[in-house]
Amino acid sequence: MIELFKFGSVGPVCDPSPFCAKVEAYLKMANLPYETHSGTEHMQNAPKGKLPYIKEDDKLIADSSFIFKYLKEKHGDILDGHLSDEQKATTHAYMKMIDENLYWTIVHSRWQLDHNWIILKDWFFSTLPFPLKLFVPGMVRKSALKGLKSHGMGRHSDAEIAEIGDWDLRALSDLLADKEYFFGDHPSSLDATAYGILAQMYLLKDFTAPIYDKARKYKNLMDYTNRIHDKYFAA
Ligand SMILES: N[C@@H](CCC(=O)N[C@@H](CS)C(=O)NCC(=O)O)C(=O)O
Repeated sequence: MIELFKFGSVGPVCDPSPFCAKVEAYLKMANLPYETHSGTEHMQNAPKGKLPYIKEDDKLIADSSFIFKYLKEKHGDILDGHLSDEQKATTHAYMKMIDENLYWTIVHSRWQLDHNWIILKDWFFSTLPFPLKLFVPGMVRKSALKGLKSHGMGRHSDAEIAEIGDWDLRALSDLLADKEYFFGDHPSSLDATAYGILAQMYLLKDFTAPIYDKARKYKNLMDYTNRIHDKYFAA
């Protein structure tokens, strides 16, 4: 049985991490049986210090991209096997756009903007014992904001970050157009990856930020996210 180590669900979304949600979406779309272990404590055993990671046959695999590679090699390329080389190349480029660029607009909205940080702090740190809860949240936030700066996204203004995210959302919206999934009638690993991040934008309604206002313009992406959610996660 595949075991998935993740943070855990928040509201309707299976995980606040787009990377954990993308792996879970992949497992569901590929119809692979799995069980989950939720909690920040799993970061201690994470091979690369981050979530998600999976365990199968006593083997640990970290990082969503390597998890996809492993699952394809071990269980067959259930989601992408039918794609053309051109579609596979598009998948690679769009997944990198989501994981390496659009993701940072979410990091900014949650960790940088004070009104969202209050919500995030409650999610992650409300069960911390005294006196840890006095200083751990601030330390973790400081480290997240340092990462945001080092990446480069954190050097832009709030309005510019929303514009950068909007370019990615437009590209996703144009590629999807009026199709059921990005490449037609069947989900692919790009759909799992897109759901992982779009669920954060469309289904977690407590957060407000210019990037979420931009996202609401793309009705096809909103409908797509709800469709995938209803089919794979709502039951
Ligand atoms: N490249 C990794 C990224 C995973 C990642 O960044 N996970 C974040 C949560 S969204 C994490 O565990 N952060 C904890 C930390 O950096 O200490 C993947 O694709 O799985």
